[in-house]
Formats: sequence, C-alpha cells, structure tokens
Amino acid sequence: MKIKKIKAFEVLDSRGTPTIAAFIELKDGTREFGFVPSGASTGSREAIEKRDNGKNFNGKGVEKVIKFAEENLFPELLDKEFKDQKNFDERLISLDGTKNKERFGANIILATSLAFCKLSSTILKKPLYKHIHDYFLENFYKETQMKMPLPMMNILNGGAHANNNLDFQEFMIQPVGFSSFKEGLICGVEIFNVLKNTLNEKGFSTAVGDEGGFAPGISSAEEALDLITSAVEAAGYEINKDITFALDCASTELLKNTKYSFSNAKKLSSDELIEYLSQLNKNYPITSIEDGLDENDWDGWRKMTEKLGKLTQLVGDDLFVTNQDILQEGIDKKVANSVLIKINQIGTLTETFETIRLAYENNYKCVISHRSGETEDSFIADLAVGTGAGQIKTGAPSRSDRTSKYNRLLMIDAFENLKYLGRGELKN
Ligand code: 2PG
Ligand code: MG
Repeated sequence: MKIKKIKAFEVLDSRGTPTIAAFIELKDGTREFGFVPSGASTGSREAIEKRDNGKNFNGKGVEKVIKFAEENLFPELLDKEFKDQKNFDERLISLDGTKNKERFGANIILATSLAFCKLSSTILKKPLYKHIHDYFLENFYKETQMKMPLPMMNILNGGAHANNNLDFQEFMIQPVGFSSFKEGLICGVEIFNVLKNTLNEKGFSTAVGDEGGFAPGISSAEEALDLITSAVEAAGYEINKDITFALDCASTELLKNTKYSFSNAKKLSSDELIEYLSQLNKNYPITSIEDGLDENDWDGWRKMTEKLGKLTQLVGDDLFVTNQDILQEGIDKKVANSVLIKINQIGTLTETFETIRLAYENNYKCVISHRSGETEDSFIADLAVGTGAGQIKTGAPSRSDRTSKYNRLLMIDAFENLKYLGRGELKN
C-alpha cells in the first residue's frame, strides 16, 4: 500500500467537543477515514489525547495538533509502502517516539491507524469485520472465531456522564437469555422504552445522559437497580433468565483522599466498598462489575478479585487502560478477570490487538467499548465481531452515536448469521 495523501480534520464528538477524523488516500484515489472518540472519566495512564489549549472550544480545539502532524508526521508516511497494520502502526509509534504518544497525540495517531485498517479492508475487498478477523487470526490469536457480541446496554447514566447525584456511572443490562443478537437487542430496547414510562409515572425526568441512558434525579445504586428491575418485569422479561445487570462504578472518580465518597455523605474504605459491592452482587443478578475500585487501589483489587472473581466478571477499565504491560501486571497479581478495550486509551490498533491477545491467552474476558464522547463511526462494532470478543459496551439504544454501532451489528448479523453468546459462556 503506497500512500499518496493523508489529511486530518477537526470534527465534533457527541458532546460537541472537537475530535479528529483523518483519511488516507492511495494513488488510485481510494480513500478511507478514521474517527476518534473521547472519554470523560479517563484513567491517568491512558495515552495522551493532545489538544491545542488555545482560544477555540475552551482550549479543546485540535487544529494545532493537526497542523503539527501535517508538518511532521504525515510527510514521513507518504510514498512509502506498508506491508500491513503492524508495519504501519509501528512506524507511527516510532515516529512519535514517546511512551504515551505525547509528541503527536494518541488522538491523531489513532485516527491514522484506523484509516489504515479501513483502507486495507477496502483494498482486500473484504467487509471490515472480516478483514479484522482474518488479520487478527493470522497475526495474533489462532483460535479466534467471529461472533456477535453480547451488549452491555447502559440504560441509567450517572457519575461523570450525567448531572444527577447517582454515584456509580453506568447501570447496564445484558440480554443473556437469547439465541440471537437481534432477539437480545430487541429485549434491551423494549426494557429501555418501558423504563422511560416507569420514570415518567414516578415523576422523574426522562432526559438522557452522555451515553443515551436516562439520568433521573436519583442517587443510590439500589434505587437504580430497583427501577430497572421493575422495567424488566413490566416489559414481560424475566430477571436472571433473560436479563442480567452490569455496573461501571468508575470508582476512580469517587476516591477523595483515602475514602470513596458518595453523594449522601457516606465515605467508604476500600474494604467497605468491596463489602458493599458484594452485597449488591448478592441482592441483584449482577454479572459484571467494572472499575469497582480506584485505578491505584491494587491491594483492594486483589482482595475484590479473591472475594468476587468467581461470582462475577470484574472488568478493569481505568485500571488497565487497554495497555498490555499493565494488563500483564494485573494477570501476575491476580487482579480482575476481564479487561475493557478502548482503542483510544492506547492509540493504535496493533497495540489494541496485542492487549486482546494477552487477555485471551490468560483467560481474561474482553469487552470492546465506546467512549462517552463518540462519533457516528461504528468501527468498534466490526472490532467486536472480528476479534470474537463476545461482549460490547456501547450505551443505550438512543442517540445515533450509540445506535450507529447497534445498527452496524444488526447488519453484520443479517449477513453472517453468527453465533451469539449467552450467559453460560460468560461466567468465569
Ligand atoms: C467508561 C467510559 C465508557 P468514558 O468509563 O467505561 O462508558 O466512559 O469514555 O467517559 O471514560
Ligand atoms: Mg469505565
């Protein structure tokens, strides 16, 4: 693939914050775009999202970031031949030359890396998910099978994604009791719609948060889980059989000094928070808990894994930041049993593949994830199918930044009729 032109643009994410889109063009005019999402509750060890810190968009503009790359990064890639994704991404990484991609910014590097992947699939005349699958299987993990992911649908938003007092960030449902992706999705959508009526009847707002879930003025996890329980029942589905719950506590955001601080003035130590999560896990059908503790509370994580790791999926997001070195540390220390995969936390597709491979080799589950600031691009849907991750977290079935991923999955499902995993294969 000899690259003729690369160009980047300042575009908007779903919060109206600038982000980057970039295209790569070949000599014959074939061109593909990559789009980059952006988080609100970010882990401190994520690759650097570079911004201008200038006048535009309260410092969040990216025009200078783009200009710097157009002068110093893109020219190095032009008229060069790249064998494959790894070859291309390694060049990006070495041209940046820093550990966390601070020279050019993980945002512009990722836009370019994703554009390259899409361009490769176009040239090879394969659908994107199929290209990702073949490439991942050949170069990273031989036993990969394409499958439809089980969604984690974030139907009640709190934390940094909503302006209510709900401390935990995400209350999600997983349609585990179905034999196809479409049936599972329909169940999730029906529950989401009934939840709207339930909230309406109880006099709560039905305005939505950043990930499309409702953001009512409630504050406790129990209230949230009870509301979802009644919506599931009112929609005619059975808790635990058809639907289980998943939480993203985003606890890094809750830690103030040495205590986890809640909006009702409750302050919990690490041990107390583990105990609280364990109670919630007993009282509700919770199959997954993400970032139950702060990203630096590794002792707590070890204890939590000992206590809950056999009962439920424990997902490291801020904890592992899709970084294979940090995941390796987690594997060595027996921390968590699953990793959230966000491409912009690490900044290239190749490094994302490496982290997924490491997880698979060590029996850690992977959940492919969006960011709270998303774009219309549905790349992660193809990534989830192609790598056979089995789970995707991409918000509520509302706001087109979220439904673009569900719609893409519906179409892949219709074309391929792939296997959809239920709960049995999820439990560790
Ligand atoms: C998370 C994500 C996505 P953000 O914490 O898992 O749901 O949020 O993109 O704000 O980090
Ligand atoms: Mg998270």
